[in-house]
Amino acid sequence: MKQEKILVIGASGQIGVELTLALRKIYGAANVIASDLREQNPLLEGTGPYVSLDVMNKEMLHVQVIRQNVTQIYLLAAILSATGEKNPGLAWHLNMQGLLNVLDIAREEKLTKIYWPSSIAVFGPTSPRQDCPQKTIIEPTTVYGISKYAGEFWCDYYFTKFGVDVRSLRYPGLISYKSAPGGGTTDYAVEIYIDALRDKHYDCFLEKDTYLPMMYMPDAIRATIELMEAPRENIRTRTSYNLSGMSFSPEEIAAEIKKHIPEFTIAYEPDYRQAIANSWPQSIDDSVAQQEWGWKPEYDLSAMTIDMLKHL
Ligand code: NAD
Ligand code: AKB
Repeated sequence: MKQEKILVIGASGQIGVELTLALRKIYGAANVIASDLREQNPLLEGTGPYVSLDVMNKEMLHVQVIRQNVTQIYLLAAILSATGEKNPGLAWHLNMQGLLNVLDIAREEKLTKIYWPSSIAVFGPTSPRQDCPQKTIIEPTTVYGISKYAGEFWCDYYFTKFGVDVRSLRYPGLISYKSAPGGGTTDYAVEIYIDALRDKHYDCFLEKDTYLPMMYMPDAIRATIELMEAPRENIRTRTSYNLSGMSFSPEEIAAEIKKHIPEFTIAYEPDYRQAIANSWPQSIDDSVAQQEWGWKPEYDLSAMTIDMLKHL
């Protein structure tokens, strides 16, 4: 069997660091090349190869793929929801062109597999708010959500027309302690732990009763690897799979933290991100992922809180 050689693009981000380290454990450090616009990352230093690379430079990307004998790409470089609303043109450009560059190269070089994440941000105010199903009305109102929804159809198109084995998950908001989040609306759920430990207080940019779909990073990494390792014929959804972990509000996560840090206080000062959060579902139905490749989350709010506070 051909040795897989994996290129992770956006490896210095919140997901990239942990996914790169997990892939290195499975495929061997030398077979997983971390790449990012950022020149280096202390969390990845000494763990395997790292190259500075701009996904928008298709020629350079193509050269890297050929030179390093890359067989799979995990594309994580993107601009997330909150930052995207500040610069919609740039968000659209990076999120679309980056994906198209990777899909084109995958087609030309006959790469074995591509991973590209979508988001619960594809859903909009007209989608069901509770247990939002895989297939439903999808009318996103953020540029980030629009770019993810368009991206899903590009993935489906490259699979159907050219046989590119591209796989995707609609991640919920991800919570982690290793690498900081990069400009999303769900970032509050990471900041709250950091501020609770440091200041015993958090000023939350969302209202206390704003429920959102969330997931702890170990579940997200496991889901990604399980999806990528599933037999090709099991992957019948070629846009992107709904993925669910848990759903909670700022008030509920604050109450959970208070069980461990009784003096913790929280204040609510909603800003422009409230409108983004209000446009998304509160919970997600991921039964299609469960049926097609056996997805099952492990962490709930209580288990995640214990683990976050232990590691931060
Ligand atoms: P992040 O912002 O933390 O990381 C993105 C990385 O991409 C950064 O290190 C950045 O330097 C790099 N990058 C930016 N422009 C680049 C370019 N032109 N070329 C190469 N690298 C570039 O993002 P993340 O949270 O790790 O998200 C990764 C992917 O997962 C994104 O597609 C995001 O939309 C998706 N996602 C994330 C979440 C979440 O909660 N973190 C939820 C849903 C979907
Ligand atoms: C964001 O808030 O933008 C991301 C996401 C849910 O895609 N965390």
